[in-house]
Amino acid sequence: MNALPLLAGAIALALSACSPSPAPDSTTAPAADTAPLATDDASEPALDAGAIDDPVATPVPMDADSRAADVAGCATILTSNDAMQFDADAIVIPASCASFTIHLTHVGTLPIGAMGHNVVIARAADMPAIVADGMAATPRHIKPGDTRVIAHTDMIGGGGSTSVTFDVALVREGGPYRFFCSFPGHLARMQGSLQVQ
Ligand SMILES: [Cu+2]
Repeated sequence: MNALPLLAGAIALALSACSPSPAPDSTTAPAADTAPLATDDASEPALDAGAIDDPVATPVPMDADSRAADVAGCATILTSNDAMQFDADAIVIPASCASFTIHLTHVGTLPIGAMGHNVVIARAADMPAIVADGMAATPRHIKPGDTRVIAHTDMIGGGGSTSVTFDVALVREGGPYRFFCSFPGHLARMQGSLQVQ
């Protein structure tokens, strides 16, 4: 009986030990190796390719398998990072919710112009056009008045956080719906399913 609190405490300690502040060497990426990459394709934002495989740069667990966001009540927290990732690729909204809130945090350090993230909600079929039309609409990367956008957060950079609350009735039918980041070049890696169940 008494072992449970102790165990929970031990796990909490272990978890906190596993999420240290960024190590000093996390910023000393191999710049020489990535420079040619950045000049190869001007349409892609400069991305430190080494950061993707660098465990220090991705302190949040990022499973390769499908991972549903933890939902508490009618809200969830999505975490994003400098490696162009959300920490979940599915959001399941409880059918009992009238409105739903997505909190977005960016645990990276890169500025909004280099590694901005937002959360946009739309029909899956509308995603490519929303991103294409939002390409030039800095800094939010959503075309003003885009009626295909059901809801979206602000665009944030490293260390930022934001949230959006939307009417669940808008996504109950007519899907499939997706959540995604509309920053240029991020759609392929930063999207997931959104459904009401
Ligand atoms: Cu992004």
